Order: sequence, then C-alpha cells, then structure tokens
Amino acid sequence: CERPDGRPFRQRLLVVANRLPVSAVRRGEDSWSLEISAGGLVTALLGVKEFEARWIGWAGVNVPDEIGQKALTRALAEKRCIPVFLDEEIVHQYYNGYCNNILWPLFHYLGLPQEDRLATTRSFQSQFAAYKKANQMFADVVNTHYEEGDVVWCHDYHLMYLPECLKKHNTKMKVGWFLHTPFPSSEIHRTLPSRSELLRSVLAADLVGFHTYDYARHFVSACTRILGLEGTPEGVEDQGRLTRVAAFPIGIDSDRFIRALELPQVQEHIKELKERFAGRKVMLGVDRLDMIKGIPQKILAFEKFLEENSTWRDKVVLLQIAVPTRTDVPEYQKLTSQVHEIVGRINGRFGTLTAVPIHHLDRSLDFHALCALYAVTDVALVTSLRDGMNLVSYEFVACQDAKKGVLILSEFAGAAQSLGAGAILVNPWNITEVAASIGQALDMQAEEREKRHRHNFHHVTTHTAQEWAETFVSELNDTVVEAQLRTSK
Ligand code: ADQ
Repeated sequence: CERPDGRPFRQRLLVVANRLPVSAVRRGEDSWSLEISAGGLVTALLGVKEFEARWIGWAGVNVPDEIGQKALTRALAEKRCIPVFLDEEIVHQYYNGYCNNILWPLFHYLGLPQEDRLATTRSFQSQFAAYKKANQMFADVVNTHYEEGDVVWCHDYHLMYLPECLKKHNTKMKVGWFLHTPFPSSEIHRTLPSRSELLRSVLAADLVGFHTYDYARHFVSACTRILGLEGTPEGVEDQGRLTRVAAFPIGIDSDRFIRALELPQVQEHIKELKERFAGRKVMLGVDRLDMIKGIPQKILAFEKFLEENSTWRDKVVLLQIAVPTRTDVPEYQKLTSQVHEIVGRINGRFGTLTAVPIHHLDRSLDFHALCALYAVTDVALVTSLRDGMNLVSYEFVACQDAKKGVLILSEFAGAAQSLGAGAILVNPWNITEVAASIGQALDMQAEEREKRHRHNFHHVTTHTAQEWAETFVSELNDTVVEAQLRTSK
C-alpha cells in the first residue's frame, strides 16, 4: 500500500468507533449517497498520514435488507469505511440506553438515572446485555477484516467491552483503547452496576489512553480499589500481565484552520461579521447542545455581567451557536426549551428596538463560517461542566493569531490542563466568578492578551491531532514489543 506521495504506509490501522465518519442517505434499493461528517474524532484522525487507516463502525442508519446492506458496504469501501449493521432494537438499548443514558452522564459526574429503582435495574440489565451484544458485533467485523500486524484502535465509552472480545478471539492482536470523555473518580465509577466487568474488559487492551493524567489516575484507582489489582507507574498489573495506561492529550489540525483564514470566502464572511457587529465586542460560544457544556450557566453569567455593567450593555454581543444533538431524548428537549427561555428573557430585558445582547442559533455552522466567527471573536466562552478535552477552545486559539482574543475556559474541561496558562480559568458553576471574568477579559490590555495568546497558540500548533494519533499508535506498537520481550525472558 502506498501513500499519495508514493512512500509506503508504515502500518494498517483499524480505527473502531461507534459512528463511521460519514452520513449515509439511501437513494434507491441499491444506491446510497455518502457525506463525510466532521466531529472531534474525525477531525483528529484526518491528520494521521503515516498509517493506512480504515474505519469500522455503525453508519447511523437502520438497513434491514440484504440488498441495501451490500450496496452500502460497497459505497463505504470507497471511503475506506466498513459498516457494522445494528438493528433498531439494539440501537435503542445499546446506544440510546446504555451509552447515552448511563455511561455518558456518569462519566461527566451527572450520576446514574434517577427513575424508579426497580424499572431502572431491569432496563439497566437489558441495556447492558445489548451493549455487550453490540460490542461483540463490532468485534466480529474487526475479526473478519483483521490482517496480521494491523493495529486496532478502539474509541470511546461505546466500546469498553470490545478489547476483551477482540483478545478472546486473538491474543496476538495489538489492541489500544482511548476514552474521549473524562474518566470519573473511582467513587463515581463504583456506583455503576457493571463496574468490574467494564474495567476488566478495558484491561484486556495493550494500551489504554486518556486525555489527561487525572483521568488516567482515576482509571488506575478504580482498578486498584474495585478489582483489587496493583497500580504501577506504567499502568495496571494483573497476574504478571501489564496493561499500559497513559495520557495522550488530543489536538486539532491547526494548519487547516490557519490556512482557511486566507480563503476568499472566509475573508468575505469576516468582512460581513465585522460590519454587522461594528462598535460591539463579540463574545462566542460554540457547543453541542448537551448538558455537559454548561450553556444555561454561561448565559446566566452573561446576564449577571450585563446587570452589573450597564455601560457595556450596548457594546457587547454574545453569539451562542449550539448544534442540537440527541433531539429525541426528553432531557435534551428540556435543555433546548430552557436555553430558549433564558435567552428570550435576557433579550427582552436588555435588548433595544435595533439590537439584542444574545444571538442564539440552534444549528451547526459550516467549516468556513465557523473559522470566520472564531477570527472575529474578542472573547470565547467555554464553560463546560465537564468535558474530556474540548476542541472548540483549540480551534478558537488557532484562528486568533491576528486578533489575540481572550479564552475563558472551564477548569473542568481537559483543555484547562494545556491552555490554562493562557486562558482565564473559571468554575462554570460559579456564575458570579464567570461574570467577573467576562469583565476582566473585555478590559484586558493588548500586551497581556498577546502574552496569553502566544502561550496557547504555541501549544495548539505544536500538539496537533496528527501528533496525538501517531504517538498513541507508536506507543501501542512499543508496548506490545516490550510485553513480548518480558514474556520470552
Ligand atoms: P465533543 O463533545 O463533540 O467531543 P469538542 O471537543 O468541543 O466536543 O468537539 C466538537 C467539534 O464539533 C468541534 O470540532 C467543533 O468545531 C464542532 N462543533 C461544535 N459545535 C458546532 C457548531 N455549532 N457548528 C459547527 N461545528 C460545531 C468529544 C468530547 C470532547 C473531546 C472530543 C475529542 O466530549 O471532550 O474533546 O470528543 O476527543
């Protein structure tokens, strides 16, 4: 196999994630149209040039018939994607249920669902059974496509049971697992009924990675306290077998953002935005509309700032761009209404006939529009209640080399560990503190902004997505070689 520049690829990489990086729309009995969809992980792996990567995952659609499945498999093969077909019932129980209703809130410190105890216990068991079944279906597809020497990289909380399924089938397979969310304190993980089974399964991998050292430490403590295993500086040891555990902070493809700013269409967007908001400082929030992102808290902090700083009322605007996700889940619907209600109230309170203080959009923006927005922003507000890393903060910094705007960043986002020295760190639950930090950011002198921006820009442009992926995969290779040496001694 060769790379586009003619040099051979070093190794085949099978990237296994719940969702393939494409959206598939059925056009006929045997025809599909595909569109690459960008998200945190997709963006990161687009930068990996040293490996011949193939994706294995669910295409996000139910395809009950064989003709449709064959046609979709052919269409996806052109994009180096291999589908796992999940039916509606499995998706409901595994994805909506166990992944999004149980693991996602738990890993973000929101606890387990609080419904009627008995009902939860019953649905919990069937959801966990569906989770294991779905993970086995992913494993079956990996096993079919695996060739000796391949590296298998499993992603995220959807696939915690996958390393064990893979190793049971082939102990020699090189298996890595990376978590994109936080791993919570062991006291939180302890509350999960399937706590031990999940930990044991993840430990079947050769290398286990997290965004930060803290998450890695929480995972090791969970293994020592819950499973009674031994934690070492290298990872977790079980009867002489070591699972390496380490931090691999993700990054972005910063060049892609920096280059985009030169494009005529982005320059045109920038010009329009500058005209539109002339005479006002621009504050920006870009988030998926999820409870972990702290959107209501952010807007309430902005309200408090306006309340206490009347001279700023007609000189600042907050643009909050929120992509709706999991729109069929009642809690997410409630969040959308809550945000709309708060925004409406504040705009009614502080708006004039010609201007409102908050522009809230419930939608995704295309890449060029997003880059232009980042570039014209004076202050970015990232107030996640918990966030594995948060790539929005990185993207903002990458687009700010001309303006040197200020980043207000939650101390509960993984990014606080890398961009903390350049950002203003806040506790997003403390609305008074966030309101004060808005004032501090808007008043910050150019020299101070420059100094903070330099620090963050250096980090974002030197710790890229490509470097992240290459480091993880080469560590995985090294870990396996070291383990072989240990056992042959
Ligand atoms: P997410 O929770 O999705 O990712 P984040 O890291 O901020 O969070 O990535 C979101 C991506 O979606 C960014 O690339 C951003 O540009 C894009 N996006 C968000 N809102 C958008 C909008 N309105 N329009 C267009 N694009 C938008 C998960 C974890 C994170 C972790 C990543 C990567 O929750 O903590 O950083 O995976 O590991």
